[in-house]
Amino acid sequence: MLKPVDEYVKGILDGNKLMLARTITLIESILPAHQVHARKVIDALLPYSGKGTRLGITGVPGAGKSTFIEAFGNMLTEQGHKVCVLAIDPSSTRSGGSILGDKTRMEKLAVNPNAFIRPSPSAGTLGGVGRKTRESMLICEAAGYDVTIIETVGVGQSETTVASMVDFFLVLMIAGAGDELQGIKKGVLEVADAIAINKADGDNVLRAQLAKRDYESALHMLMPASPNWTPPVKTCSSITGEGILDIWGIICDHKQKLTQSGEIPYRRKQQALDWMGFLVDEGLAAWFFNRPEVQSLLPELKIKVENGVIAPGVASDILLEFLEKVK
Ligand SMILES: Nc1nc2c(ncn2[C@@H]2O[C@H](COP(=O)(O)OP(=O)(O)OP(=O)(O)O)[C@@H](O)[C@H]2O)c(=O)[nH]1
Ligand SMILES: [Mg+2]
Repeated sequence: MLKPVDEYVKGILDGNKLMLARTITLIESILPAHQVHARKVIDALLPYSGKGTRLGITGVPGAGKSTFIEAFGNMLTEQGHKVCVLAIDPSSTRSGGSILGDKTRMEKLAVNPNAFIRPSPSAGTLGGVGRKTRESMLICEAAGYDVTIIETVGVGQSETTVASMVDFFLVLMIAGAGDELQGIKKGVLEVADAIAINKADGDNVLRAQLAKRDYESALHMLMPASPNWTPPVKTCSSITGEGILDIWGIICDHKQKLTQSGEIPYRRKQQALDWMGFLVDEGLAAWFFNRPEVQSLLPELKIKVENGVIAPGVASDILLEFLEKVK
């Protein structure tokens, strides 16, 4: 049952977690009526959002993202911050994935009154999952959460999606045996604002320090995205807590420098515009593929393209021809 828009808005502005959770459920719903309602709530809350720090965290499975967020999030709430954790997980087949894992790995944070954790929406297209996460972030900010952490597992495209909605992108790495840089995509390093080598504890300290040097030289070869920021590499341990406070220090330093230079406000404006473009593309595609003319032509054309009977470009021309008739 839908409640009036005002009720959601008031609940969120009051910092009511239940209302926040309900609104996110509305945002995640695929029912058109829910989506229309969610849009109205988001629209009303937009002026109250945007004040916080938006942080993206990625890392391969097992890098320690959940453990890190548990340590980091609880440290921030002790400093008086309100922290929300959202996740983007585009894969449906992940074993031991965030939903079950996070409940146990984020034990304290999950019951922390100043934290709000929302596991990933069910897998869908990355665009879809990204949209829900972005909208959820806005309403969490309106609810008074001044640090938003968006977690994603470092596989493929999801880190670019997260990087496109945050102010700071932290890449969590672990020291492996030997070739540190193997299997790490250059694209991830390109969007990193800092790299943290996690699990720098016990026997692993030396290896973590060596890995730090390797990443430092790898980053050296890249052109920094901002003239005012050179992404640092830091070792840390989510278990002992060593280095965790320094990482927050790095994020604050980045925020201060890039707010002063105008880059963070510019980045956010650009993100909002890109987002509008994305929504228009998505809306156009949905409208187009729902047209009866397109639906009746599409199955046969697909088979022909698959079998090499006609070229993809010819097939798309045939489909797009009907746009002429709409004019
Ligand atoms: N020694 C040590 N172990 C750690 C540290 N951080 C995480 N771990 C361990 O590494 C394992 C994986 O940690 P998670 O936090 O679940 O890793 P994750 O990146 O969230 O993994 P997925 O959710 O599967 O992507 C767990 O057994 C943790 O206890 C650390 O700083 N030091
Ligand atoms: Mg995890």
